[in-house]
Amino acid sequence: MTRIVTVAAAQLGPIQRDDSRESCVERMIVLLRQSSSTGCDLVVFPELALTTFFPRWFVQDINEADHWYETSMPNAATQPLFDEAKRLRIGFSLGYAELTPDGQRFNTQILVEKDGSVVAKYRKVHIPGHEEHEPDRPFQHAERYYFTPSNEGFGVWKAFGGRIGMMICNDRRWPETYREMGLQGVEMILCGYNTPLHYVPDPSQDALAGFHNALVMQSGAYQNGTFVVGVAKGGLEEGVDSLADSSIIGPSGEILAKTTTNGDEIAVAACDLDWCYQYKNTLFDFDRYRRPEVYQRITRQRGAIVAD
Ligand code: ING
Repeated sequence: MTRIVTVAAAQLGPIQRDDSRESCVERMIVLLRQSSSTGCDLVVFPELALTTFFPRWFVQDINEADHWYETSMPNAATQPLFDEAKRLRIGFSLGYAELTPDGQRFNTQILVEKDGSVVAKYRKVHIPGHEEHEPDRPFQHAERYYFTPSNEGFGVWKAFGGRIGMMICNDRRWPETYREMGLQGVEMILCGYNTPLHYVPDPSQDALAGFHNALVMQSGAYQNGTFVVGVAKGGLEEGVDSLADSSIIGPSGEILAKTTTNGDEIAVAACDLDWCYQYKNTLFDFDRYRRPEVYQRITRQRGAIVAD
């Protein structure tokens, strides 16, 4: 019996600083309904989908940033999203800033099944940007000030008839992310991202932003025989232009569907999870071909050690 998961990359355009959570939820409900009309089982929303990308500003007292975080999920603002998804019998993945009861701050993503139950929570492992205020930057990217790197690692959960994993934004640039899930038999990795253009004062990097975004997700998909769904919050948000290019990638590494705007838009693909085994059981038969006994540096070292 084929295992088809029809998935939507539900891209959001900009969320401005004064946009309410309720307005974001209304936009996501529109995308849910569009996805449902195309027969989707699962809808993937971006990283930090309930607020503007607030790490672009630095506040001296971090408690002044508390209002950007969710202290429970679902909550009053997001309950309508959970209710509508359950009514439509459609699952979703949602990224948001999490403030735990003991005061920890994570960049978090959840997976919600068709019955409305939260079946998985992932907290971002690779936190990019900087820890302190850097006033010379055109805009801050102070994720390392606002979020704690998770030590929980990468999980893979049985859901939607397959094995589903999650990663967030910068995680997608590190091959270890995909391999950790590949070694758990992942069949579909869900990823939201906020990727500012002009991040470094080097215009050539902007021209490469889309190329690098596709490169890392396509290679991660192919090298681990898994689907990858990358979903942007794109467009001009509080004066900062952000990459769109949301896409659904097959285990071959091919892009199966992609958005064409930088606003609210879905890209949909029917994903036959058994396609993964055309790669997992041949070229990337890990048990047969991998050599962990000679990969010691990968887990023993953080930085490079260059011999003289
Ligand atoms: N954003 C960016 C990302 O990894 C970044 C950080 C921007 C890295 C531009 C490199 C170039 O896409 C997040 N939120 O991780």
